[in-house]
Amino acid sequence: MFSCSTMMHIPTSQFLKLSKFKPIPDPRCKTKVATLSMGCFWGPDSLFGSIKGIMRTKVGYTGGSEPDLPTYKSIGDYIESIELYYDPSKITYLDLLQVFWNNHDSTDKSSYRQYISAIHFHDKEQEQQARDSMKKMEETKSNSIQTLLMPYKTFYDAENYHQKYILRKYKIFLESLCLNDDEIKNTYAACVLNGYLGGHISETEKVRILDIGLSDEQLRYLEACL
Ligand code: MHO
Repeated sequence: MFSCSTMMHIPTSQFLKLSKFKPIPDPRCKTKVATLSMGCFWGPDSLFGSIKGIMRTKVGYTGGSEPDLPTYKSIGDYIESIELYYDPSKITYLDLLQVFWNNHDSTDKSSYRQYISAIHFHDKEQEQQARDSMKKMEETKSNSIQTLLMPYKTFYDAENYHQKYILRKYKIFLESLCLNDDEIKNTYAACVLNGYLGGHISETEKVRILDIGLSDEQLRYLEACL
């Protein structure tokens, strides 16, 4: 019987490289982008990665002006944020906002700016939908919502070690995928696996995991891990 700890002793060479690696399931699929801030970006990266219709995720810094090039150690007035590329034929911006409201405390006043709640709208339609959904949320809360609505500004990618933070913890499994840092940041496979390994098992439908083209050993490893 496989368990995570026994698998850890299997040399990586016994894993097969991804055979049918697909950056996104359908290259013709036109994605739209949403940018959200809801505290530390590691969790939302995984949460959204598990959701059907999300094609890619990446974490970074936006919503600030100083310094010119924000980094984790020199974040200035920027906010930890997540950029979501989604297939609008499978999920809507309003659906994404629902996930946003349901998965962080939008009434928290105490946060450092780095961790505040914010929606960075990309166009008039997103702005309207964000305002409407915030109004609706407000009716359900006893404390007032602190979420900032702001026009999208440049998004600066976070350092590689923050991208798919949870997937990166499974070092041996990750090595077996043979993905470089750019692929970990930008591919559908990394996005879905980061969702699954974050414990969002029911949202990450099995078919999406199977669609990636993992080897049998890799699939067994995943099953044993959770
Ligand atoms: N509480 C986390 C925050 C990390 S996050 C990317 C920590 O362990 O530092 O801001």
